[in-house]
Amino acid sequence: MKLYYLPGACSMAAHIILREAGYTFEIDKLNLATQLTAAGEDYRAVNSRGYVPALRLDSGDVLTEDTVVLQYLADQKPEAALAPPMGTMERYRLMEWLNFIATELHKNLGALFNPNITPEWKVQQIEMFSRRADWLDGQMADRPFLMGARFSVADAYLFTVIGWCPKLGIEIDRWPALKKHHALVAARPAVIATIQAEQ
Ligand SMILES: N[C@@H](CCC(=O)N[C@@H](CS)C(=O)NCC(=O)O)C(=O)O
Repeated sequence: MKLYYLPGACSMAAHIILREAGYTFEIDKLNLATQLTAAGEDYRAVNSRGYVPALRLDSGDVLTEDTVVLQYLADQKPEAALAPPMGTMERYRLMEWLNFIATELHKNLGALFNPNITPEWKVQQIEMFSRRADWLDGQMADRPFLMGARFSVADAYLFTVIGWCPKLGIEIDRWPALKKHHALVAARPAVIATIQAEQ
């Protein structure tokens, strides 16, 4: 299995889960500008949309889109208990979280990395993100992880996205439950190893 990644980008969530679940895998860093990977592959032949993550399976199939890659990795290693079984109500709760992170947090923060963003647009993006973070902070006040007592793929994704805040000048102290979650996930051995590998 090979994960195509950019350091600290949303692909880091899949990287964390590869380690949490004990997969044997390689990572290959993308150069966005050239669309070549560190191993010399033409990334356009891997994911013609040109963005990470992409996961090449041992079968040769390539899976893309973070929320799908994360669920695939969890489902292939059910013993790691990183997602509830397919078809259960709990699984739909997990999918709610994944979709919320992707569309309400990731995309609102992601826009702030655009070097052409106007000051007005930037303010609007930060306001929208902050409204969602306010709500999420309230939801997280009574639980260590998104799904309750147990770490899941959604926590790896939330950790990754919230990790962009300091780089974007967004102070996370105002969201104590999110800050606590971030510290809790940061201390996991798989997360420490992921960050070291991506640096
Ligand atoms: N819809 C994709 C979006 C992935 C995405 O936003 N990737 C970013 C990094 S976090 C990226 O590679 N951006 C580079 C680009 O779009 O050119 C997913 O959910 O996986």
